[in-house]
Amino acid sequence: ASAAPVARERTYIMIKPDGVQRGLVGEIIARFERKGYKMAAMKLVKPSTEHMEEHYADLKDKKFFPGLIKYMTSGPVVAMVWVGDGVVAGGRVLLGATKPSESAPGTIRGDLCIDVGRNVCHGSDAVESAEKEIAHWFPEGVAEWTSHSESWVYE
Ligand code: RTP
Repeated sequence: ASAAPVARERTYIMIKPDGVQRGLVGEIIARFERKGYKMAAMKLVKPSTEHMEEHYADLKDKKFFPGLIKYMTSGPVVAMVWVGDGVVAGGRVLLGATKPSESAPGTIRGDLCIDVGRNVCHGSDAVESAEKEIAHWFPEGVAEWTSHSESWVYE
């Protein structure tokens, strides 16, 4: 393994206002760190309605959309970029199914929440949407750094 940063897949992970208010930030980050994914960006932000509506633009015709936007703008969220092989799909495995009633024990949602409207976290669902969401939340760009643990995570 060389010391040069390796361009691996990236995903956008967000701890929703309920996750922040319930003090689950460290717990959620710890699960991504322990898995071996590398953090590339993180900030606590209170998003505007317009910003959140754009993030969830694909859902604008759903009947739960107004409630979703109200919930998601009710307090600060933790916006993060995580990096790793297969991290888009792998990150969603760590989060668990969208509906907590269907998410397996051992996953973040399976262990930490009950209601789909308070499901503590978001993860990009495809590489393309991940890059779009990263640009939306981190227009300033993300950190480039070399992790010393890389050769203990990848062959
Ligand atoms: P997310 O974007 O938050 O990771 O969730 P997802 O892709 O797994 O699910 P999606 O269908 O895109 O829904 C986005 C978020 O909307 C809320 N939701 N509420 N009340 C409801 O029936 C309902 N359905 C979805 C959830 O917070 C979900 O994560």
